[in-house]
Amino acid sequence: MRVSGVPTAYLPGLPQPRRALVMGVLNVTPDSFSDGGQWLEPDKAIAHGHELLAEGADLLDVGGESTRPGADRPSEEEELARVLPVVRALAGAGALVSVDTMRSRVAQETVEAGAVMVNDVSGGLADPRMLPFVAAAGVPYICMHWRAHAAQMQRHATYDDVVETVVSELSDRLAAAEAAGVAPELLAVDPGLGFAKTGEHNWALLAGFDRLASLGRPVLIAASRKTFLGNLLADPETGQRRRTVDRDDASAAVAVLAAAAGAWCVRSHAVRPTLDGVKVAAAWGAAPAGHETGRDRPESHP
Ligand code: PMM
Repeated sequence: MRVSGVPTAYLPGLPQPRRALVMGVLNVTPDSFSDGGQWLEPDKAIAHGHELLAEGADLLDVGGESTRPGADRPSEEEELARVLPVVRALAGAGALVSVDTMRSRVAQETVEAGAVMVNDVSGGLADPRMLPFVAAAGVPYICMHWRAHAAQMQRHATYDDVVETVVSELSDRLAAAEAAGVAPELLAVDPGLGFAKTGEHNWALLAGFDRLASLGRPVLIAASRKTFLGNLLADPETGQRRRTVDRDDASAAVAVLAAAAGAWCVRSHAVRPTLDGVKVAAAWGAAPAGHETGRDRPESHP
């Protein structure tokens, strides 16, 4: 079976290892759905960042606002206080850090503290100053498909054709970013699994990966520990959803399939199995097909 295993496109200035990058998740929040509260203290967050790096994370994604469905927003000051010391310490130690924020001021202060990329789950919709800031800073920008803040987003999970609609709405956001002066080569896209999406929508978007890639930008896939995996793995007896921390094998499986399809980056809470998996996808994709190897000749058998 032929797979790609290498990204369909890259962002300049970031590693290009001929496999999908692995972005380790570092949520400095009290209430994220899978790891809320675990890394709220800066020292614990920084130590966890080093653990993710030791597992091989190419990037660390530091966020201070939970986007789980129904979550309330922290104040800007609170968000900054959570992420700034963590970004400063990890970037200062040489890590490539992206900041997961919808706020331009948080983006600006963390970029000044060493963050190399902005991951905006609102695709520039939540803060009108975000795209002009990104344009001025000249940093790579992840533009995610988004419709509303966490408190209301599941009310907006209505689509005729989710893949075509998400591609079209993302295309509009890319145009808005370029109109604000962001260089097109600095833009990556993300379908925003679980953000105003049902499980069915998420699976359709994964199956529609090629349509997302047709936007011509690097594609980030962030399925790690999300509810649609908890539902897939629900206990057959009780129907109870699989616990968030027990979704890492399935999360890695999604990451591998995404990498096989040509994802540029996969976002993960469990870096080691995810990195192992994307390496498998890349090796598989790089191998010549059987008829090219001389497999039929007995002397070439191992
Ligand atoms: N999901 C979460 C947070 N940040 N960023 C991007 N680009 N894409 C996502 O799908 C995404 C994100 C929510 O998950 P978490 O609470 O586990 O971080």
